[in-house]
Amino acid sequence: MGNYYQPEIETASREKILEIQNEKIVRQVKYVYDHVKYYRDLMDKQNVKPEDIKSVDDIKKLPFLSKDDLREAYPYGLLGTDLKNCVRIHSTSGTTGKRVVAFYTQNDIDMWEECCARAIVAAGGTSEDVCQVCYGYGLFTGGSGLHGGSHKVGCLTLPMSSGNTDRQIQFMMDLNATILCCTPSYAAYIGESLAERGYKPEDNKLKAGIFGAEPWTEEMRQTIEKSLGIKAFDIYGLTETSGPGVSYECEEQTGLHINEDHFYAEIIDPETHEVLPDGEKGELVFTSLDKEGFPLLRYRTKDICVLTRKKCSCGRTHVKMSKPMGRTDDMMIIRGVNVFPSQIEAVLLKEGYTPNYQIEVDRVNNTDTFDIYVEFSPEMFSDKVAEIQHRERDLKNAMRSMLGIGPDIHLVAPKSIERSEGKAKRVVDKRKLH
Ligand code: DLL
Repeated sequence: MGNYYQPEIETASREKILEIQNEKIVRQVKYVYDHVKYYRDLMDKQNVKPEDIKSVDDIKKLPFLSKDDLREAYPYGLLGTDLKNCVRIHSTSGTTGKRVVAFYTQNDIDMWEECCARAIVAAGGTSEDVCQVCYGYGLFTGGSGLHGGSHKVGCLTLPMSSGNTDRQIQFMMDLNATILCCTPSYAAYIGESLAERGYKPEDNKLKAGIFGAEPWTEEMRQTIEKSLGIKAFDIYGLTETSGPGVSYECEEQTGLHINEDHFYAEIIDPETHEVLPDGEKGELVFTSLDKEGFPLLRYRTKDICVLTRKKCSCGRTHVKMSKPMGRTDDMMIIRGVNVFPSQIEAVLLKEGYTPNYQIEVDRVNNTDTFDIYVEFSPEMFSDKVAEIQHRERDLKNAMRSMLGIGPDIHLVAPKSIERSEGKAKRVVDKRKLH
């Protein structure tokens, strides 16, 4: 049996969980219907009224929401309350440059931070711990989410944000960090950097890591655990639902418990939209049960995974999801940042290039590499090195301001990128993530 942050709810009987969900869903649907015109219109179109939703069994009557809806409703169309009741926004990049903007009331923040606190305690965290948060702070949810969770648990929090590995290592060693929160690829990189500086795994005081925001494998887990001398726990979430902490791993490390008192999960067939039984692989769909600022009903995550309700040895009763096994769209996660090929194409066209390009992603020394090969158009062709370098730099900067990360740009001669007769193969992803 492990430790819990909120034992009563984390180990509640299935009947109790269902009772809570049934009570909350009725309230949440009515709330959304009354406050969010965009969703009210969708419900009206489907002829569903709030009174039709009496329990979570009725959720299947509700319309889905997709990233496209979020884009269409940008920025305020899905807001659930007056802006004056909101205290924060977070954001993530979306397709064609429009961002997803999520709003939080203070209650939303408290709920979210509690979810993260559950994850920290499940990883062995207590008020004795020193928790080093090196997810990015800012619009990205990783930093603030784990930071808030760490405060709730009472850990001494090191709000490092991402990057500056020398400083990360100095603080980790000098201030005896015991819990590390970052992306798994950054954790692996920190492990490697420690070894390069002559540290052995037993030289640091770390005992656990809470890693997520991108896919990672069991092999990666072993590498990280060995290089840092810790137990590595997975954490999952998305900006739309609040951020990290929608689900998290316990000591069994065989799937991520979903915080079911706040998020109702379904698995659907992405083509037919049919709800699939536990154990079947499909697209994960979330319904928030008590959000105020940005409540989302039946939000399609595009993440593929499997749910299981098998008894867990940790004593938690909440349903578990597998690690995400892929996505139904073409979103890539590069160095923790969500990137769509359509964004890259938009920049190229805006900068006067042809849409003949290829994206290459790889992982070298546990860090993602990100290269884009772009054809010159015949009019701009040049064989002057300085001019080429200048253009590459400009394009890199334009990409960085759209995507949040700068790819290495390689300008190549017109017609040198292979043309395809069917679907163009724009992305070559050499990382083995699933
Ligand atoms: O990545 C929130 C987060 C921050 C989660 C820190 C965990 C830790 P977004 O930037 O909106 O939010 O990206 C959400 O990232 O739909 C998944 O495809 C992917 N993702 C998140 N966590 C995991 C994970 C944050 N543990 C998208 N494993 C999601 C695999 C993950 N993929």
